[in-house]
Amino acid sequence: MTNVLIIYTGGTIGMINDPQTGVLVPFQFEQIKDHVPELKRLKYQFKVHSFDPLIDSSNMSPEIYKQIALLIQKEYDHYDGFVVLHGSDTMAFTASALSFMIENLSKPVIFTGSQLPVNGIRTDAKENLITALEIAAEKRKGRAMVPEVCIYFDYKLFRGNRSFKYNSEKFEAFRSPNYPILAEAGVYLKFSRNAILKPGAEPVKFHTRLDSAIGILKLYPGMSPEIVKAVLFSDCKAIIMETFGSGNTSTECWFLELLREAINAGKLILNISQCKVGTVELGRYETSRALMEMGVINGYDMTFEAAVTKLMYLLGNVKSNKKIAEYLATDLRGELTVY
Ligand code: ASN
Repeated sequence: MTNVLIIYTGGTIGMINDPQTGVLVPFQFEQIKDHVPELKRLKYQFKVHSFDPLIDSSNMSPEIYKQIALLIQKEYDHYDGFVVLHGSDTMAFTASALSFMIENLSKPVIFTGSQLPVNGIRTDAKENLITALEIAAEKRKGRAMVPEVCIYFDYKLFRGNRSFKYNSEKFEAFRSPNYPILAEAGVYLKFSRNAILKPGAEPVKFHTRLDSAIGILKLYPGMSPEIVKAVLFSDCKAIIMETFGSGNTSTECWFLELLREAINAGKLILNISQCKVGTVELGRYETSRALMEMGVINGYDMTFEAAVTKLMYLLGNVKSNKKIAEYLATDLRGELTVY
């Protein structure tokens, strides 16, 4: 019989209004179950591991990513798939982190949550939970249909490290504009088999060391040298530079000189775009040619969430900056497309 492990970390899916304060507070999975009687009719078994305390996802941290990864590692051989119930606010970060932390995955790890609590009349929690479980249990020729870390939300299955939360009001909270959806749930569950990663050929490997010494330099016209300096020379090992359009920056001498100084001081600078759709093309315009020449790393079409967690993973596990730079610009888990 197919077995699925539900890892309940918290989030709106399991929250109720505190009658005293009116604020949303978490409740236990047993109470979620009371609101989803359909769970009793599933054709497969599931068990639940609840985090204590339950976490609003704004309080997620690399330490908790590690706890989730260690739990999956411990239970990997006992279950056919995993469903992680998680707040939607930072779900794309955690899903991205897990995708890098688990190498050669051959089982589904499906993140889901909801915009409204499960006890709400118009809640999206039930559908999200039940279909996430269906996907985690789905097999083809005896093997997992989706051996990937994914996010299931509002009838769509996304690759975790390609998605981001784009809407805090709609049930359609996530998008992954640079990669096709992996499945759509309607009358049938339709999988896009060509878009889904192949299962790892080697045995699964878990990497739980993460290093979050990352600076963020989001560019805007008129940014002062003091502010750029403060980010570049802060106590960080790598900087994610969010650039304009297809990876462009100002060509002012002081700006390029500061970037060069930071690189010479051993900082890694990763270029991703502020645009949500499209890719960085270093060298396409004059405004990015100098970046390529000085050794700024091409982040291609990576999401911000994937860039942050990929850096955490690489800084935690790879010693040489040269190797980290090489891996950053390489597709490791389906997170970027090199054109
Ligand atoms: N604040 C909640 C969380 O991310 C939002 C949600 O789950 N919809 O934990």
